[in-house]
Amino acid sequence: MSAISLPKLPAIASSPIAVEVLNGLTEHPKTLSPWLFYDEAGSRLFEAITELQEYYVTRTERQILAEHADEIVSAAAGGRDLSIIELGAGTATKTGLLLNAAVGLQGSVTYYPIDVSETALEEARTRLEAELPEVTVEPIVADYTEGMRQNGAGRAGRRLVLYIGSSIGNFSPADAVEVLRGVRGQLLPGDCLLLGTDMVKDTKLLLAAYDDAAGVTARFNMNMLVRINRELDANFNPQMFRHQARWNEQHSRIEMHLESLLAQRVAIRALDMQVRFSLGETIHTENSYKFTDERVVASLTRAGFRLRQQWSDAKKWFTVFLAAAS
Ligand code: AVJ
Repeated sequence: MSAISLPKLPAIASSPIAVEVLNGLTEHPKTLSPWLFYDEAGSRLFEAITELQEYYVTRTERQILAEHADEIVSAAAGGRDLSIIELGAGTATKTGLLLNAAVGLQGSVTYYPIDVSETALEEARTRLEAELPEVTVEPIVADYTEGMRQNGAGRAGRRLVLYIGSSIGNFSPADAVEVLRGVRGQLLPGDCLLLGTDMVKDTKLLLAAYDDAAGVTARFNMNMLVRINRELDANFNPQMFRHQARWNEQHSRIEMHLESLLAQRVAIRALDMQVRFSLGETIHTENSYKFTDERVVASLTRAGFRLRQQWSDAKKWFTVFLAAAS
């Protein structure tokens, strides 16, 4: 047998980020997955985005929840004891509105925020327990499916799962149905899902929301390169890339890209890899799908839910759907 010497890569090369970067940057066109946005700096930048004038998403949904929280929570409870679970809770800044309504309805409530970020969950717990002592916070550090499974054991009463913020918008239509099916699989008939989705609207408004004047979204997008530099010992020069937001009419989605401003080569040393970019070539970093009522209802139905009620703002920019496991 001849001795084959395998190139030695550091252990980091099999980490989730290494696998993502290796696969994504050898694809054509190049892609990187949106979960890479959310390191500590990226999570802070996202919080800043939610406060931007152009980013109507968060404040519009908050306004809908503020107006209809009592109605939402009593419809979901149906006269039984309700617990609330949140997928991708982050720091849970909009959830207080619903928890407060649940406390008004039944005196106390247990809240299970599920997120992969332990620091975000601890921040949520500290803030919510100070603001609302009648809320018991039980953080679950896990991805959605695993978190739902952990939460399912030995429970009584009704469950309301929150999947708000249009987070579902990161998934292709087919994957979104799979995600919803996964949630449905962990519920009993009568349990509810509250799904928040950003709706199709004027293209100029959509583009502004993903390319704000202060450049916060640009920094959020670019942070992916900064993160790869740090975690995979790469030498991306962020100044040699430009943030780009596009509306893809055919797929009804905003796309974010990082466009190479010149022909260049980047070294990713932890992967022992060189990546070539041509002038104007992009890395596709995010899809943010925009919805219609019909599309959301069709996806919910295919996933095993039945629509109960829906609420929107006056301009129909954002909609919150309450659906029951059928
Ligand atoms: C967290 C996926 C809902 O798509 O609007 C915000 C992320 N990206 N600005 C969105 C995001 C750029 C956000 N979601």
